[in-house]
Amino acid sequence: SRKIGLAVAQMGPMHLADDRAAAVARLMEMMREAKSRSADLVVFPELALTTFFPRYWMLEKEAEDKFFEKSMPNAAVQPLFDLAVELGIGFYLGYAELTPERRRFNTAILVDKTGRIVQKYRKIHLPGHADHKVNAPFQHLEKKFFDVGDLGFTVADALGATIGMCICNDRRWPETWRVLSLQGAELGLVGYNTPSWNIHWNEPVHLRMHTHLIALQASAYQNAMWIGAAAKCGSEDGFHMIGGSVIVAPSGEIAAQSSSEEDEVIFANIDLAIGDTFREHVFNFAKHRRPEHYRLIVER
Ligand code: CDT
Repeated sequence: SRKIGLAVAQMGPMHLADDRAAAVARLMEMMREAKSRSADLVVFPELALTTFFPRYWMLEKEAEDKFFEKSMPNAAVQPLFDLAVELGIGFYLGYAELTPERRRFNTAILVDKTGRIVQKYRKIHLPGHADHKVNAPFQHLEKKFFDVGDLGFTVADALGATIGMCICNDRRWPETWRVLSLQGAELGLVGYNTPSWNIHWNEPVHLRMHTHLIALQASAYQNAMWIGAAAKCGSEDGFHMIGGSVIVAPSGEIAAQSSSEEDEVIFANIDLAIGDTFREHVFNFAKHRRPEHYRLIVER
């Protein structure tokens, strides 16, 4: 067996009035709990430092000033990096990134036990719209506030595993996980903010949890990998988002699941060797894949 301790730290709501210091204090408390349960790595949500601001119509400049990080780590987030080094624990953290060239990305970083950023991912599948939907109960302005990620889907050898990252809507796309697993990913990490109501069509609320879980469970199985998925959830200033943070095994089974819509740490001592078995047999890519018949996937 090849075990690592994986914690997923779900966050309850971050309201508009909550500042970075409040977010970092909550993340630090959950990092301590993760370590007390012998975690090597803790997964935090997408846009973990702020409210899910793409729900609000505003100018890009206003969003940049209020919600984007101009450097990472910065003074507000440094205590989280310091604690990770002190405890000897790695973490995944999602935040809004403003580059020196004034490009805006929905970003996640992987930080190792020495506090070094070992991998950066910029969200590729941006859902929602760029225009102001005046009749909608809230907006989903990721296409206005973020550029499409320019770093591709990559993996890093860190914390005892080959790790790939993605962000929220990416998890619904089979290509995301396949591109990671083709590079040998044994563990995939994802943070998300998923509104409970769909503003584009009248989707029954229960389907939001169903499609979230079915995507993660099928993707873990079909790609012989573990997945750790962290929600920011509950009602942010009246706008509800689903919980359902999970750790999924390469069998597609759920090894741990959150039971609240608050800050909550879930944990599993995951055995990477379980993935090896699936990769050697049913999903032995070298033996059984037929990419010559998959051309349409990249041609259209
Ligand atoms: N944050 C994020 O990507 N949320 C999307 C909502 C889709 S509805 C526009 C998700 O896939 O969960």
